[in-house]
Amino acid sequence: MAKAFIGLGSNLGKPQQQLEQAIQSLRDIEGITVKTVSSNYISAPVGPEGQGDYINAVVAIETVLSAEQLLDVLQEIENLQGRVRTERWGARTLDMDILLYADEIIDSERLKVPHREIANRNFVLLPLMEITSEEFQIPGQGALLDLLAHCPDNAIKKL
Ligand code: A4P
Ligand code: MG
Repeated sequence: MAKAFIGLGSNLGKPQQQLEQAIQSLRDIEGITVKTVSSNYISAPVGPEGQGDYINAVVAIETVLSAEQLLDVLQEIENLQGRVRTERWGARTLDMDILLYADEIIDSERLKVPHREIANRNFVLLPLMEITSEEFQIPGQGALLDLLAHCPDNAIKKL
C-alpha cells in the first residue's frame, strides 16, 4: 500500500463540478482509497494567456496500484471527462497529476515524481500543506513552508 498525492486542476466546463466528478471517479476505483480532499483554490493561469482562472485541489490517497498504473487510471479519468490535449499548459476540462508517490523519486519517460513543477506552483503547495503540514517534506526538495517562501506569488484564493 502506498500513500500518494494527486493534484487536480480545471479551467473549462464548470471547473468545480469537474473536480467533484474526478474525485468521485477516484473513490469508485478498486485499489484506490481517497483519504483526504483539500479545499478548492482559484488562481490565475500559469502558461498561455487568454485562458480562464483555474480551480485546483489536492487529494491524498492510498493505493495498491504502482505509480505507472495510477497514471493510467488518471489519464482514463481525464479522457472520460472530455480532456482534449492541444497546447502545453493550455486550457483543460481536467488535469490530474501525480504530485507524490510514497517517498519515491521517479524519472522515467512517462513519469516524473515528484511532479517537476511542484516547487513553482502555489496552487499545488498550498492545498498540499492544508492536508499535511508546514513541515511536510517533498523528497529531495525540502519542507513545504520553505518551498512556499521561494514560490512565485501567483494570485490565489481559497474558496
Ligand atoms: N507526466 C510526467 N510526470 C507526470 C506526473 N507526475 N503526473 C507525463 C502526471 N503526468 C506526468 O501531461 C503530459 C505528460 O506528462 C503525460 O502524458 C505524462 O506521461 P499532460 O497532462 O498530457 O499535459 P499537460 O498537463 O499540458 O502538460 P504538463 O507539463 O503536465 O502541464 P501541467 O504541469 O499539468 O500544467 N495554472 C493554474 N493556475 N492551475 C493549474 O492547474 N495547470 C497547468 C498544466 C498550466 N497552468 C495552470 C495549471
Ligand atoms: Mg498534466
